[in-house]
Amino acid sequence: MKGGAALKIYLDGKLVPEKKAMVSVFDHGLLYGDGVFEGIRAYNGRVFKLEEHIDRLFRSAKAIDLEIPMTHAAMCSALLATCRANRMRDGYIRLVVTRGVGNLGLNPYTCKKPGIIIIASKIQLYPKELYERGMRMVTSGTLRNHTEALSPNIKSLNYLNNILAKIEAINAGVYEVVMLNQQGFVAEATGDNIFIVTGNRLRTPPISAGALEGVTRNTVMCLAREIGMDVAEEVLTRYDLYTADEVFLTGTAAEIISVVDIDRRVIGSGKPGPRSRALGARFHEYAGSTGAPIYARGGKAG
Ligand code: PXG
Repeated sequence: MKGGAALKIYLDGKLVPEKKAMVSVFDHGLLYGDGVFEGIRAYNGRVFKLEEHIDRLFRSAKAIDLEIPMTHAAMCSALLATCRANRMRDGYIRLVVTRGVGNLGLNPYTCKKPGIIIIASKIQLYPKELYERGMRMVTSGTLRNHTEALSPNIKSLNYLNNILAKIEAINAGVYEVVMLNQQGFVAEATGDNIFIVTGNRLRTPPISAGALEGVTRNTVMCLAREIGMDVAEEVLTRYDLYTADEVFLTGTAAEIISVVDIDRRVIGSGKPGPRSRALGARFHEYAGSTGAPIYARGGKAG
């Protein structure tokens, strides 16, 4: 959802009004979900963890044998220029690289030029009240993609696995589901990583369990170590979630959100716990004061 003034969209090297920002029906991004993306946030006139997101974009592209026709540095500059063109200080940036226009048929090598799209807008994944109250989750019947089918580390344009799980969430009257891997271990949520707190220990599933290596995940692990928590990546079961003191999700769009009920088991006190709250506060403090400046000398928008 967007609101306010019409956006200027970066499309293949040009900034165009959103009404004119169109892609071809022959783009394999549309025809086959063939492409990669990143979701990035800006806080207080700075793009949070820009380098990390662009690095991950290039890794995703490499994994699908898609050569991005721009350098890492040029991609960062294009993204910052798009933020400036939209006078962004706080918001959400969607960066998409599609396979490009090609012939019908799966063969990606008929696509000669990848499409590059940068949208600088806003996102609200969950209602505001849920950040105060905490959210409920259920376990989804849809398993996370097998790592050797479509690696969860590739942030690809093919999100049907996650969308099928999201459909289950919405039909069950909740906003998120716990997604398990093929072994039945906890992987992640549909667009967020999952953490549990037990005493002073913070645990999250390893990447090998089928989780995306989230930029927010990595940040939260660092912040938790700084406040003296014992942080570990460990294989987790639903039993571990049900019996934890606290559970929370992390993601660029979600930020940090507490989970207070999973499959009708109340987690801890049934309210967002002290560790999750402390980490959330530290995260916002850190995110608001670091990152790549959009405007020279931290100047104002426009
Ligand atoms: N797992 C999955 C499957 C994701 O797609 C995360 C974890 C969290 O990673 P980051 O790096 O964001 O901490 C994601 C990220 C959206 C949206 O439009 C989804 C994500 C990010 C931004 C927007 O729903 N997913």
